[in-house]
Amino acid sequence: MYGNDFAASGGELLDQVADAERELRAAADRSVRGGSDEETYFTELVAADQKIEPRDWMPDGYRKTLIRQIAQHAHSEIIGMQPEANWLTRAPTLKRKAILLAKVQDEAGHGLYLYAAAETLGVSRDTLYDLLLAGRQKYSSIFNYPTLSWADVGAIGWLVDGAAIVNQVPLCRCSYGPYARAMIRICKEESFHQRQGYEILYTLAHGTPGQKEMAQDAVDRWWYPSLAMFGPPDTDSTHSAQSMAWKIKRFSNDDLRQRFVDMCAQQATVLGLTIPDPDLRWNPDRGAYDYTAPDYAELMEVIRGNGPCNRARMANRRAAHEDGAWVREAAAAYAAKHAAPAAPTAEAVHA
Ligand code: BYC
Repeated sequence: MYGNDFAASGGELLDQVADAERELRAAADRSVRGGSDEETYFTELVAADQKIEPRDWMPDGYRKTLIRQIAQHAHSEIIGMQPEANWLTRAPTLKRKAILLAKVQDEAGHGLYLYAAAETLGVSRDTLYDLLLAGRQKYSSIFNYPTLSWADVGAIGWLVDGAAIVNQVPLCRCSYGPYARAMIRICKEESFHQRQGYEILYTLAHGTPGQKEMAQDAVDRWWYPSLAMFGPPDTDSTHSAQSMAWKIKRFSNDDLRQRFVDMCAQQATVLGLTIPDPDLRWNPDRGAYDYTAPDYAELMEVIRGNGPCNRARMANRRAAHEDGAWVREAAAAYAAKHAAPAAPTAEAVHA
């Protein structure tokens, strides 16, 4: 769900959003423009491929860009639990169910690493949740497509996690230390996720004709949305140039998309499945595969909140958030109890 595709429910949510936006502005203000020494030091650190750490001076724009991207990434991880969780109760065997359960739990963990990385920039997790729930921050377009068969779990692992790895391995070298370090752990787990998807598809593709058909149908539906995950083409990407100059992003959207196509073209032949692009072919002059670009108008529609599952995903997220209120309250009460000075013991009182 993006943009304003639902009405905020009552004044309370609007108040929370106003608070959240104030906190974001305050976080940006905290990076008061440094003297030239600080700015030079920042530029030199980035140029030398060193890491910027939370207490270092950083430009406002750098902080804001990181908060935007890391928050969006964290939201994608937790919303991304939904399409696959949909198949937990229908996994074909106990073993498949256990593996999928572990994978979906990993996504929750990735969200937590990323929210923690965003918090180092001076914005709280509560604020970020509020902004997501109010539709003021985005999550990845890919999670607004439905999972119609068990093979979709395989296609998500192979294609969506595959795209995530191609996009995220370079982020391990991001100039901001806490984000780069979170990405190292995440990429290790994504690699297992991709293999489990590939193995599901391989098994189906080498099973009965009906199973192979199901696997091909899933790949047909997930291919172009996976290509679109890399974002708009470079010519339309508003943030790439600055993010690459700051070494937050290390490659452009189109460069990563090409890398993904080249990787999948070869893996598809081993799977025995066809990538649904009649124009996919090796171009010896470019040393890369030519391919048909995804429908970027569709990507923009999904980003605006009009994909097949945007509303359902956000309704589930809001319900989960409300259902979990008692856990957050209990955790806060527990933390407050332990932060309070210990009550005097009976011996201390009578001494
Ligand atoms: N969906 O200037 P651009 C996962 C927005 S998690 C929605 O190129 P940027 C996984 C973009 O935000 C997958 N919005 O932006 C999890 C910007 O709008 P704003 C998520 C998109 O930031 C669980 C506008 O379009 N991965 O894989 O330089 C289970 C212009 O774009 C999308 C990450 O978040 C999109 N696909 O580049 C399994 C990785 N694309 O913010 C798997 C980290 C673009 O100005 N993020 N937009 O309103 C990134 O690498 C970059 O943020 C992106 C976009 C490449 C996604």
